[in-house]
Amino acid sequence: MNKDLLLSKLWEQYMSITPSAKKIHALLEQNGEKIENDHIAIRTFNDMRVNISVLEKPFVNAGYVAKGEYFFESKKLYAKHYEHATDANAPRIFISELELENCSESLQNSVKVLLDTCDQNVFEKEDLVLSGAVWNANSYNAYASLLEESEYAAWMYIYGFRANHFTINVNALLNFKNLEELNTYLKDNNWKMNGSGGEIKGTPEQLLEQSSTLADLCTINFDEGAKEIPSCYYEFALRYPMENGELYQGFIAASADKIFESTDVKLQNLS
Ligand code: OOG
Ligand code: NI
Repeated sequence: MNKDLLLSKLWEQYMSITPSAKKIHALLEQNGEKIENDHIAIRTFNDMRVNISVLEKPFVNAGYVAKGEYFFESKKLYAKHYEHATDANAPRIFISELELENCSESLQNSVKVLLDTCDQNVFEKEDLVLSGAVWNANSYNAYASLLEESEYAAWMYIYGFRANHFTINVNALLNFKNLEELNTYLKDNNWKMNGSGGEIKGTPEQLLEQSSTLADLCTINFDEGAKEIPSCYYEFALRYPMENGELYQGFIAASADKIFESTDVKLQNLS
């Protein structure tokens, strides 16, 4: 799959469960904004069948190369980011994975059972990254027990392989001077932002400032009945130039740690 097709399929799939992103995108576009994408994030488990080395394949085949790596000790996550080799305007790709060996035996076993029960051919497919939950995700009980230990694992159980978020490149916007102005505009339009660690994560000195909406709630029809579960969110990133004058290209682990929480139902209840 070429890069443009892959990215547009990820966008379509993301839009379908993230009505807020669709509306924010449309609202900015109506105002004559220039919307570019800073990065797209993907989540997975570090099981050999679906780890970062597997999920990165369609991106590497489309011309992406691995750049930075990031560690999230308390969330038991590891992540890598990718940049396109030749197209400087292509969005970066951020892929994280849950380090199963650091999780409880019970979580490890639940994830293994999920993956074992799948048709194993699905893991070889080029469009795995677009396949959502390739296992049966119909037990609220299973969801709730994952949630007790890892919000990330619980999200993966329901939503699986897909873009977890797209990110508006704030540098490219025409009508907003900084992230604070954009956040104020979004809040004035009644969008709820992720306030974990402050609404703006990162500083000009760190060369990256980020904010995000709280994930939309999506109705999931579990065997036990329908429940609203956070799906995906929209992120906003402003990059600053390095000493050589070029914009910083990487991510900031301390900020990312808080951005992950945009899908946490606990934050929804706070607001
Ligand atoms: C990724 C969170 C981190 C960033 O830009 O730092 C991130 C996720 O929620 O899967 O997107
Ligand atoms: Ni992000």
